[in-house]
Amino acid sequence: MPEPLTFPADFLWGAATSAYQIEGAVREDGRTPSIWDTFSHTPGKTAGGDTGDVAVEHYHRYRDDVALMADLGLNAYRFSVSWSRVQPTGRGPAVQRGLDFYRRLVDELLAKGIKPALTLYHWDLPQDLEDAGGWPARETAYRFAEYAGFVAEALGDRVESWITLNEPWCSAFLGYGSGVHAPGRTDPAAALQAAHHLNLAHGLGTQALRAALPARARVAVSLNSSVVRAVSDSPADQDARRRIDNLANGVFHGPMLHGAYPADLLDDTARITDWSFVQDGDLAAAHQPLDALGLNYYTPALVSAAQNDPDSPRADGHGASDHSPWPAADDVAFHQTPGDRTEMGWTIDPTGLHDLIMRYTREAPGLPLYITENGAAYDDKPDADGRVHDPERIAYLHGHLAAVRRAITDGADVRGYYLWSLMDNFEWSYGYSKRFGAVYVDYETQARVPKSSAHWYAGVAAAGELPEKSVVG
Ligand code: IFM
Repeated sequence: MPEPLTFPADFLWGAATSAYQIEGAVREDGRTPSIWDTFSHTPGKTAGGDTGDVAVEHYHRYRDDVALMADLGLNAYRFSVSWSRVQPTGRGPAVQRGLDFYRRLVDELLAKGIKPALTLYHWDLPQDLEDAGGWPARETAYRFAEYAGFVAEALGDRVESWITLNEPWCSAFLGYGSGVHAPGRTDPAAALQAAHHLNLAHGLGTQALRAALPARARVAVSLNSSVVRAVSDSPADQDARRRIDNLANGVFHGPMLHGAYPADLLDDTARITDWSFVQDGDLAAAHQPLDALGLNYYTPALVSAAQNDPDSPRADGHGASDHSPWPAADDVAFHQTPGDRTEMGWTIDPTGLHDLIMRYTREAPGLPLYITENGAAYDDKPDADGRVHDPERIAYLHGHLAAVRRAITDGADVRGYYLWSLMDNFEWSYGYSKRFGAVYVDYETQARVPKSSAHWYAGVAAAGELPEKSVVG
């Protein structure tokens, strides 16, 4: 019989969430609108017109939610801070009432032995900063660094693990390219400019964190680095793969990890922008020493050199839009990868997670890796007894944790795994129609019901090892 898959003794078993997706209380304690408040209140932008106004009321229920995490035996929790709660217009002094909420949350976590991992920016730019130009405006990077400093000064005595940005690809290319995310702009040149200013914000923000945090603090970034595969080995398909890889990965890894944009990315996008917004010193600023790298993984991408079929839905998995999130790549087609899919339509392929981890083990040698998001949406419903059975999610998690374990065997330094998500929540333009939680939320009553996957994950965390597949589900 094969041995169970054992993880390192100090491995972090966590879950992740983000502010706008769970907090609600959007008008309380001085918070002002973020771009997601504006976007979700714009007719036609989210499924069913759903907004984060109430979400899962975590702002008021955080104690119960932390107790739930403790019951599940989690030893880590990744959350994000709402910028417009802490510095309402993105300018001026920090608001203590906003910071106090996160102090209380962190204290509650620490009291239960759960390590907090704090993400500064998970897509909810203060609307006033968008009105002043948003991420395509250079000033936003400086605003972010100031905000980072405020949060570090307030929470640096109790939070050790800091993440500057979550998935800047989505902020830049879904927010300003395809427009399926806030602020909903559809300008490919602005998307590239936004990407650059996010790189700069990451670097300036890291400097601001270092200046305010004690030496023991660890600073990282969470990237949704893509695993991009081509349908064939033909030079044309391989070139399509190379281009999308640069637009998905190189555009952020280049500056953040190596201090330069890939030269071929600049060439490939030259007809859209001359990149003159990159100023002297920006790339050195973006290239800060990091203590860890966060990888978010859901599904791989499959591309070829061909036109996307204008009559079929886009197969890149990033929502319906007439505008591509991939600047200067209209001659690259995205294909559905074979295999079972989650409720998002994303193919389940744990080999992609293994490939991704091994890539960053090579590309960023010596940098500890954390899987800062991984999980699946399914159409979960309570049964007659009020229990929620989600064997598909258990199988998904099992497959992906086995891939992490295999990567560790292959030499990768993976230190933790944060399941996305702790509980069902606002899934951006999909509203509440997609459930990613290990904990079911009844949106009418706000009751939380751990799904069978939550109990399964609790067992894995407690044992520090993955059971045999035969005993799963
Ligand atoms: O819900 C999102 C999260 O906010 C960022 N990463 C992907 C998740 C699932 O789409």
